[in-house]
Amino acid sequence: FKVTRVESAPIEGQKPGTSGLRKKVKVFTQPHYLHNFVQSTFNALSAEKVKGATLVVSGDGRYYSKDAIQIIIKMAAANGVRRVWVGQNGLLSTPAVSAVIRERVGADGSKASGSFILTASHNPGGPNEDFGIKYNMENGGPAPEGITDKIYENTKTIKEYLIAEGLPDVDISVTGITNFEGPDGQFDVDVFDSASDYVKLMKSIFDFQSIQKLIASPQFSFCYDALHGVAGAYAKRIFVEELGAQESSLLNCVPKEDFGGGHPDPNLTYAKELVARMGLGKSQAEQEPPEFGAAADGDADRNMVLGKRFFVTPSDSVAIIAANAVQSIPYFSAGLKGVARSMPTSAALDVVAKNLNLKFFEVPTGWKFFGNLMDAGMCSVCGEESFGTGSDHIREKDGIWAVLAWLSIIAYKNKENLGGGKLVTVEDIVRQHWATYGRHYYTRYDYENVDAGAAKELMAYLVKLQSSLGDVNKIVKEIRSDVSNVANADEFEYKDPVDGSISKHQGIRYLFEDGSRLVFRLSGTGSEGATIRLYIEQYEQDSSKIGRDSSEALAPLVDVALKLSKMQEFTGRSAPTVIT
Ligand code: VG1
Ligand code: CO
Repeated sequence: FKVTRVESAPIEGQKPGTSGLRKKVKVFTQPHYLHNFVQSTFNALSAEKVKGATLVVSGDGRYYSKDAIQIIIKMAAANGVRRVWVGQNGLLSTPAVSAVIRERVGADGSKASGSFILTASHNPGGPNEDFGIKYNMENGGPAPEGITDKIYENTKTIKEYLIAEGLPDVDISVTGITNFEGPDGQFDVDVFDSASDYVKLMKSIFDFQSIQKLIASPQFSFCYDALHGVAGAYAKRIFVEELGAQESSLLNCVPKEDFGGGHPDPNLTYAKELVARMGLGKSQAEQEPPEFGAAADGDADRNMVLGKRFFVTPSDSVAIIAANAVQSIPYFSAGLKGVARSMPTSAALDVVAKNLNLKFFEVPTGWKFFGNLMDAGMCSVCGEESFGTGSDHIREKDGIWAVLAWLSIIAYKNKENLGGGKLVTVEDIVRQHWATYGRHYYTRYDYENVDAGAAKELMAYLVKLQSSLGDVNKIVKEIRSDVSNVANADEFEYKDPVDGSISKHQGIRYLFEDGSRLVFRLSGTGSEGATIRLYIEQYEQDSSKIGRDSSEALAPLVDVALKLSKMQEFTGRSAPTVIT
């Protein structure tokens, strides 16, 4: 093949957000749009990460992925990349990409140095919905801000990109290596099984036998919903083939380009079918719900964990995994190096860290900040309130890992029961946890697709308000006299303890004397307008008060948050789009 230099010019708005560049498909299919971003990424990387390098290119299989993969293969070839690894049919979950970068060795001994991941995660897919692309580094984690800033700068000055126009499309539906001859020598495309590296890694972390026993036990029942995302490509292999679950326990496990028209976001609003099956929806299930249910997002890095008629908040989930990991999961048997959560995630993990005397870190939203801690050996388990949980086995959050972690904990707690005793349920485990550590009532309100100017004004108003705590407390008391005083208010700023880099403006916090918190931040993953996220949290240690309904317990703080921020005045919205 020959290399063509194609003249191009900057296109506005190619700034990567919390997790890459996400836009409507119609934006991505504009002439040069994807090409500019890919070339800007190559130009932001050091030469040895491109010339002669091995790159992974795959994603959650959403609409436009197949075209994008062929374009990226041709551009990689033209930029001197030695080989491109593609998951069969272009499918690799985000955690599987991370695992492949870290673990896979090619037939000729090659190792990958990075990856383009094609996903817009939990955003819907299809011709009128979202597409996305992000770059992950050789540790398997998302590019740090230093790189994403550079990519963005490059998109603003780009003049040309390189592409091997004559290279034929590669059939990515069959595994195998295809060789080409280019001006720099050989170029290969290696299409491989999407699941095997990931399955192997999971088997090295968990005790599959004990999970098998749990799943086989008549006291236990299981259900998994992939929401037609890429998790389906792993669910059958792991839950059915390896662990013996019945095929009928899998819902929506066939990956689809448009996620079956749904919103592949595993929460109580969008995972409707699972929620109903677990006996949680308004329409009660006809049959007795399973003991355990879980769902994933489009790219399978998120998870929602449910018990029978019971919802586990993601903030509780990471705390419970951290509290039980050493006993229940062989990978952690030597102890945890530390734990970490993102700033808006509830402080349930903090209490576990304190009790177990573990190193603890609070980082900005987005997985890239956990990676540095893990590379430095400072963190084993981490999580976010947004249904993201993971560990240092890779450098992304991991939806299936979280489910296996929960199954391991349930198996461990029921070691002696599986012969016929009464099952210790998901709900029992969570209630026991609250009794030991106290409960963090928690909710998140999302105001999606509000006017970007209005959202900025609201945030600016809140920042300004913070300058006088006296005024804040006066307003708060006027709204509700039954909430405690605001002890501190700030804009969260993070100094990375490993590389010293500073991330500013990571959300506005109101910290109350009794440990309650209100957090406001703007989403960095939307593709249109702005999304305001409001996080509300209250800590309860009194064991007689830990069993309340969450929305009832949080009502006073919700009232304060909405009025203090003048939410309706700024946004015109009387209610959030989604509550989680
Ligand atoms: C959201 C979540 C954040 C998560 C990010 C990527 O970001 O809040 O916790 O890391 O999505 O998740 P934001 O900036 O919209 O709040 V995924 O599964 O979309 O890659
Ligand atoms: Co995701």
